[in-house]
Amino acid sequence: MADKPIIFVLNGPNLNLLGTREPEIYGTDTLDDIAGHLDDRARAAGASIDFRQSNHEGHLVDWLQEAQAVGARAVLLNAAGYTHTSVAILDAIKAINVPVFEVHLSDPHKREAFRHLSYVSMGAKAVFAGHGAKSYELALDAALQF
Ligand code: CA2
Repeated sequence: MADKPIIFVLNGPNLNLLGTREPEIYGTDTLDDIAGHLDDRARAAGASIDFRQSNHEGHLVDWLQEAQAVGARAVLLNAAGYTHTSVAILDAIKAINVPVFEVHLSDPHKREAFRHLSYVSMGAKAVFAGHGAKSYELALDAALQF
């Protein structure tokens, strides 16, 4: 029997505080709530998720490389603020063969101009943004069908 697919779900800086402020932009779900919903959805599809958050850019780079090393099926990546600044994260996405799906709770294109540039988009297979916590579920469905 084939191994169960593993999907890495990587979250960047400040997302550990989700649910504590700006609910009009980010919704009221906490990151734990999102992890729980995704876990249920992945299990129902015969997959599993490895859900992580860090405030440190290098951790996200290490985890992208780890996704490749362990043979993850896909990565869902909400790089948060690093989306708009990090060449290192783009290089890591390009350095691995694992497909990366970019996720955002809000729609950065409907916000300040500095959020309109995404380095992650330059390497990602697709972008799911503007649907709150549901953006992660849409990205998971796409990743499982990829
Ligand atoms: O909409 C998204 O998911 C973002 O990736 C969130 C980032 C922002 O810099 C991106 O432009 C778009 C910000 C994450 C901050 O997360 C918090 C949310 C609520 C409360 C505290 C932190």
